[in-house]
Amino acid sequence: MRTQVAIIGAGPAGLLLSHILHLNGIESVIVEKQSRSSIEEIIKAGVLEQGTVDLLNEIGAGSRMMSEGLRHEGIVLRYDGRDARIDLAALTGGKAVKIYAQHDVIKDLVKVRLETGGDIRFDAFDVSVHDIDSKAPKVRYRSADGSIHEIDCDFVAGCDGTQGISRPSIPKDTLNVYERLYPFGWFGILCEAPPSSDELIYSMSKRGFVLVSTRSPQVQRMYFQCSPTEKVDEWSDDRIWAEFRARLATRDGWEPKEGKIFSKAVIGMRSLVVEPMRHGRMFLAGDSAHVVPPTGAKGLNLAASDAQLLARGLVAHYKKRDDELLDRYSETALRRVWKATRFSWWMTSMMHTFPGSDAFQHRLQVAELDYVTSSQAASTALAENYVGLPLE
Ligand code: RFL
Ligand code: PHB
Repeated sequence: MRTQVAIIGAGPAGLLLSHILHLNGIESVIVEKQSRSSIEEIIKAGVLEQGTVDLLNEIGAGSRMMSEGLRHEGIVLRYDGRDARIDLAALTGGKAVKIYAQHDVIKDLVKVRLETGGDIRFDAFDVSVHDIDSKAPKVRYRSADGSIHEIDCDFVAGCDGTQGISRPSIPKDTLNVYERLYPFGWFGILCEAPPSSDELIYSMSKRGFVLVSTRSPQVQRMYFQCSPTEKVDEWSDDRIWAEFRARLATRDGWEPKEGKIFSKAVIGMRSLVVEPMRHGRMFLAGDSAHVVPPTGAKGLNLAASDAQLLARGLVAHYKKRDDELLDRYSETALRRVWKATRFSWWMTSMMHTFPGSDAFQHRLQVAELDYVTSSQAASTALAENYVGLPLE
């Protein structure tokens, strides 16, 4: 079969790209290795930047997000036993973030894509790309019944995340890889409890970082900094709650609202950027090209901005026979990616306790948080990065 753009991966990047292209009259086929139900269940991100919220609304995929998502106009930074609020809306001219789970974004995008005639090949195995250096690239895969399929296309979009095949299909000597591993991970839980706070709490203590997030009035999402090799089985619910209480303690006796924990998982933390985000007729978008630690809540939002920028380039190619935007895609996307990489690294460094850290280092982190939360200039810098920088 033939299509204009073959997209590998039905994550936020691939689904958004496919739908934006469709709205501009450009055909695409998505090839996804997992089943529809699997991709609609994976628990990941929770914070949507203002620009991502606006994009989902513009493309007609935002109605459930608008009714069920929670608008947050501020975040709390907790350190030294006290809270300081960053007023996102006041510092950014009214911008805010939306708390809405990534798997709900996926459900909404799959639904809208299928309702508008989208072609998503779920359960596609052994996906491979061919002839990306030529004008006639191909994507091949095997379906569940064992038959082999080949898609001829003009362009390939590699939107298959960190474990995908797109990035490894690019010759190694043409890619620059920048990577930083952090010496800790996040232990994430979901629990049945009312919210402990009206806004997200990013907490720094000598025992390590904690994030108090939420999913709904009934379900809460919380994380604590742990060893990257931490064993989930060694953490009973009681031990987890004791750790949260110890790390979140304030001078006025704040305690989290506890409840039944129904999901526990350890997430590794790293920063990764590959350059350029293109090889021949294959473009990388989202986690296939870059990974950020979750502290800045940027991964899904970067996937959305890549999809927008790549779609712009493809639309100009097909509608105006103008390849300038497409040729500049990697450079334009990477400028934004590096700013988000810097912000995520900075938030991570300021909020976490590094192995071997001493009292001097801790006092420096407290001083930095004091400065960030008391200076209008520094709070504004944090707020404008958190709600999302402009697309270009
Ligand atoms: P995804 O979501 O990984 O989707 C890739 C898709 O490609 C498929 N795939 C393949 N398909 C065909 N053939 C192959 N060989 C394939 N290999 C893979 C996969 O099955 C999948 O469906 O990449 P995408 O679209 O680039 O999106 C990236 C985001 O998912 C990611 O950056 C965020 O989840 C990161 N993240 C957060 N981002 C935010 O913006 N805000 C947050 O609050 C936030 N919190 C988080 C996060 C990530 C987390 N984890 C689990 C890493 C919190 C957590 C805990
Ligand atoms: C989440 O709710 O999963 C979440 C929120 C903020 C982050 C990371 C993850 O920075």
